Amino acid sequence: MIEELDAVLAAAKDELATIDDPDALRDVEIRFLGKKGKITALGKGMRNVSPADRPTVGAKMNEVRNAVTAAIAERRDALEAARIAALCADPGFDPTLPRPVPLSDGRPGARHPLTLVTEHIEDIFRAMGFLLLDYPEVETEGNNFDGLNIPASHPARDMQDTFWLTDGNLLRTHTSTGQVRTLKSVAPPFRAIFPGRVFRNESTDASHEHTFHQVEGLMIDRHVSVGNLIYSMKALLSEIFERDVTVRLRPGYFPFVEPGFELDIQCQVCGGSGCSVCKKSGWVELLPCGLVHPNVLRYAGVDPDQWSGWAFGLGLSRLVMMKYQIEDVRHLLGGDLRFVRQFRQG
Ligand code: FA5
Repeated sequence: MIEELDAVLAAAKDELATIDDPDALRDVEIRFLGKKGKITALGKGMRNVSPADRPTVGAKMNEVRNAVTAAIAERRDALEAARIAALCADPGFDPTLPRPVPLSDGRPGARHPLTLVTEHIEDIFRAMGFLLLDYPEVETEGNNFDGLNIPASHPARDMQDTFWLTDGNLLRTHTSTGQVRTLKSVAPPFRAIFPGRVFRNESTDASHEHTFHQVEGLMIDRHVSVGNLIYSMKALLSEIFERDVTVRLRPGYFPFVEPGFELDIQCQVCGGSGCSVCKKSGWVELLPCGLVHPNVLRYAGVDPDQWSGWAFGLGLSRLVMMKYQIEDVRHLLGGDLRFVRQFRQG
């Protein structure tokens, strides 16, 4: 029995020396210390040991069990230390960030559905070689309007009611401001997306917020086609919804694209039968897009005879509503934790 116990200890130490993941460690723990483990099985053999030898064998049994328990704990500490060292070596790790603050009711939080869908979109476009860019919410009139072929006298300025600031700047009314900024700063060819928050001085209802989110996409190259644009938009929606969704394409007017399109999605809240989100029409405006107008390229110093491009301005807040069948856009920024917690994953 003593030799058997020594052999079990040696076998446990041999196995532990090669273990490098917590699941394998747990497996060793079960095989040696579990209810049907090797040490427990030897313990059951104690009844066959003579009464005279029992104190010695019993002491050895405890010694071996303690040694195996300690060796497993030591290995677990080493694996945890290695895991933390790897996390610290990650270039994205920032030890100066504050700890997450527990919520006042002590219950766990959840990631906001806007964050979940934004990250999904970012992953899709990053995989296709798009740059991910971030631009200011306070903008100049030039980047929000003039650079997009909307001069001061243009009636299209009234299409989006603007929050003007006292210094003459404004809160951007759309992420298309990023088109002007990117065209001015990145040499073509390039492809980029810029998600962000936008603001409109308008009254709210089930599908309109004064503050909402868009994702702008811009691709500039030598020969960019409408076919490629429409294909990319449909592929994006299939990826997001993880199934085919019914869409319709119709002409749309935006001064900064020519031709311009409106891509509508069949309302996912009512299934197309009509509700307050789609204003009883069965369709929701989601993804306006088009070929970049030559005046937009010219304004930014890009030669329209050399370069062409497509752009889209995805209504991210509405996309989130469609994906999760949310019946009022105002839930998104309403600040009610009960709403956000419904999106808790795992
Ligand atoms: C624009 O903002 C253009 N900049 C889009 C664009 C970009 C066109 C590039 C062509 C090329 P529009 O005002 O339609 O267009 O808004 C775009 C999308 O944002 C809409 O389809 C809709 O899904 C969403 N949206 C518009 N207004 C609101 C609102 N008040 N609340 C929530 N979502 C809105």
